[in-house]
Amino acid sequence: MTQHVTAVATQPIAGQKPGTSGLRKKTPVFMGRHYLENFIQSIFDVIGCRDENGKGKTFVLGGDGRYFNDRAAQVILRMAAANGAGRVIVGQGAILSTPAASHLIRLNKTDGGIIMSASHNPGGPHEDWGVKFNMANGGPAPEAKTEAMYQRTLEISEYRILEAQDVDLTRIGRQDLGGMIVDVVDPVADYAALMESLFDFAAIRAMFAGGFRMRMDGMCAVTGPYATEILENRLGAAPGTVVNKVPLPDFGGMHPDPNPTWAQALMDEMFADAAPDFGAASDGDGDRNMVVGAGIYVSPSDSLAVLAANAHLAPGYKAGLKGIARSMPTSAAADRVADALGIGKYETPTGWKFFGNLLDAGKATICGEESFGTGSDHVREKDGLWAVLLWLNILAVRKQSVAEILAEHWAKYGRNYYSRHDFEAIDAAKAEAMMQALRQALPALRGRKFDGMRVSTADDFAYTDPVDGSVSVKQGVRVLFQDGSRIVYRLSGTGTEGATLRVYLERYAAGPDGLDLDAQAALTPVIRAAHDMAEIAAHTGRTTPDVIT
Ligand code: G16
Repeated sequence: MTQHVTAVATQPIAGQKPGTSGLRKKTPVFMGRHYLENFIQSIFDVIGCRDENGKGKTFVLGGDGRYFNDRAAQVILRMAAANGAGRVIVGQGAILSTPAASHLIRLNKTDGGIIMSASHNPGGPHEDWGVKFNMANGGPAPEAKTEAMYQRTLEISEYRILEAQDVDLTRIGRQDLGGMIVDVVDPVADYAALMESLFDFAAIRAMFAGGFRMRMDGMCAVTGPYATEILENRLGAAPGTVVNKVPLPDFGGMHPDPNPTWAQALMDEMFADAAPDFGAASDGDGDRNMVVGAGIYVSPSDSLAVLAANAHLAPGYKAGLKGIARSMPTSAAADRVADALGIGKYETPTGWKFFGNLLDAGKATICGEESFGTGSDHVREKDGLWAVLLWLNILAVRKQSVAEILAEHWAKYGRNYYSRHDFEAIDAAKAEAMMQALRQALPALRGRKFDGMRVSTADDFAYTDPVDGSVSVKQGVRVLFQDGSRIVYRLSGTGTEGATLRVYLERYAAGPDGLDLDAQAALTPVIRAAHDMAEIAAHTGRTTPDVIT
């Protein structure tokens, strides 16, 4: 078939620098003239759409269903065809959760994939949009690649696009787009089969059959279809277990960020009389999770530690774990489990991309972050439903409540009280100035006392990847106290408005006493110290956080 490819003249557009996870901007910015096209061409220029023999590469394409994804998918397909790609596997309706996309990239041995999502950020004509490239291992492009893409955006002068009508993404099956194959696939089937291979579905099914009650909040984002198929259809959870289950372009006006603030309805239900046994929520693109027991919230850091300590109860992990990795701001609870198991522990910068090498090299099996992300080597993204299913598997085998499991865990390992305080949409220059002042104050902090706690060490976290030796600097200011408490300060790399200051607070209680305090109460001196040390109010004008997780 004759290709009608147009080379469109364009100019660099400022600000197309990927953050923690791809490029995220307000939707109207992405819908601006050439904005999406410039960035996609830059991706293709760096990755290449043909192999060294000139054969067209295969990519996966999908997203979380947010506003503009449908039209962006058509643009990306036409640009892939114009740049010489051979085949693109697309989720029906351009839908793919991020972990499902990662799985399809790996399962089909493709050359990578493009995921259209701004994750937990709200969606809609005036909200957020985002896009990122994942490599052939299924994981987010590493920093060297995203930096190369950014550099390319600074020099781009044209992009290539096919003149063609839209592909019918509602129809499962094969279509041709100017000589490029487009395979529209069921977004759920392969992912559900993967989950069935990892977990003891029979045991979980028996638990549901025995009256176990669960609430899963899809937050009107991408997880709904996956959760409905797996929990209700395959595992026999009661119809209606999954709520807000239809992905909507504006997420029904919800903020699909599974934390106690934004998943308030779920929290209310789980803390009410006659609460279900287990509650969970997922985010916009299905890679995050929050889990809650009846009357008890599980912090993501604790969730990682409990999952790691009990993973061997699930068939997919019965041989044990090779190692556990966590991002630096995540609490050290998982380290205690790694030490007890005698396996490797790794502390990486924030960003799932940093786990990729550890997983590929077989150094880590389970990874997790305080930002409600947990996952394993089954894909190269964090995976919300995977974490929910591993929890269900553990509950089905141990036949205990979430509260009992947590209590036993803390009794054995001690408890890392933990919380993150976010100060959102602050003036970017003021936030930078605060971080700069903190960095300069680092040498003088050692030995100083705050709220009765003496600083033992303070630094700006730098990471050398143990597999490829790459170095990432300025990954967050961390202050450690002699009593084991810790404060970390960093600016979010996923926001689209001003700056978000994240303050991570941690305090260790060895037990046996003092293991069941309210986290905010237990952390009071650490919170005060965090404000004093960084002079948060003086720099930003803020005294109270917008979000507490
Ligand atoms: C992304 C990254 C995570 C990171 C989170 C928060 O998640 O993949 O690794 O922890 O952002 O990053 P930040 O603190 O820089 O805002 P997601 O779910 O947004 O893709």
